[in-house]
Amino acid sequence: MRCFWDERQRAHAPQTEFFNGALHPAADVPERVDSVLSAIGKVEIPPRHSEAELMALLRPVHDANYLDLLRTAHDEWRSAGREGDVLPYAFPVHRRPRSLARIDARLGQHAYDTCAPIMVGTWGALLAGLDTLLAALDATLAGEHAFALTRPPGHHAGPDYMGGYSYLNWAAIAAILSGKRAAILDLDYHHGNGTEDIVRGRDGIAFASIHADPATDYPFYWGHAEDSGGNVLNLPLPRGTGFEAYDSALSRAAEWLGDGSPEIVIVSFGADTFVDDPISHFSLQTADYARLAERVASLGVPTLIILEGGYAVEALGGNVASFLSAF
Ligand code: OKP
Ligand code: ZN
Repeated sequence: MRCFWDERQRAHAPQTEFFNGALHPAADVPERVDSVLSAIGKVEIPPRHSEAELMALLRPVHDANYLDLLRTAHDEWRSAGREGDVLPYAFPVHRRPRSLARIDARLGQHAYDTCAPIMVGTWGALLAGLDTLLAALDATLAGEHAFALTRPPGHHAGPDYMGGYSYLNWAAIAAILSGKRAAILDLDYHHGNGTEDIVRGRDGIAFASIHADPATDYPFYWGHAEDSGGNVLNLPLPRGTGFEAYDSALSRAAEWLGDGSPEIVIVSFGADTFVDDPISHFSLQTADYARLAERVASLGVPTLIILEGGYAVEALGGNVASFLSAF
């Protein structure tokens, strides 16, 4: 197992987030990374690509106007006289296409919630995250298992939208750039709506997600069992779910993904299924992650593990290390 991390990813450091009618301290803090680094030991620094190269690689996954907004939003925000982090506040639910110039209008067109603030360092951190992902993907394509310490998360980012702490969809990028028959397994507490929106109907990519029932949990509008079909399998579970029910959902997902004989497995791993996670409501324990990972490893396919959520900062490293131990 090879692990990759680039220090430049630290530049994305949100202070607060808005939900349930109030500002809260941000859950996706850079300290999450320290917890993981101290638990997993040696990491490799990925080779760097130019911004132009990275933009070209993103083309088949993310919309050009969306990428342009991510790149320039912070500058435009400052030019508009704003302080603090970039955040949208109005959203075109009627989806009538318009070409609008005001930064707030453009932000709303490329976001579905108020949970993806952009700060001065966000774009650079995302490019560094992409370098990290690409190095780990290369290792996987060479037949090894690899872990990309991606932060911020990616699985809520869609073809042309951000949301849920996510801007670039690491799992979808890896699947599409791999050029292989790819199985994406999303084990974060929250449904990977962005990944599903990007890969639904794509030949050669299958997406299975185990997550909290969207009837009770974010992101609400995706991930219901009846939204399964074609290359998408959604397995929602109730709040309170522990190892046994989770493991049987995982065995179903792994069997379904295995039926497509994937050449690469991509795991969107979120440790926010942990019993003490501050924003989530499953009850997995640290040791459970190793047993769950064994099920994934037994597919016998080179596996790329990507970090999504996991906000119990002190326990996060141990939970990630537990999952990685099976590889
Ligand atoms: C990102 B990932 C918390 C409000 C929800 C958004 C959660 C994004 C999770 N009660 N805020 O999937 O871990
Ligand atoms: Zn999550």
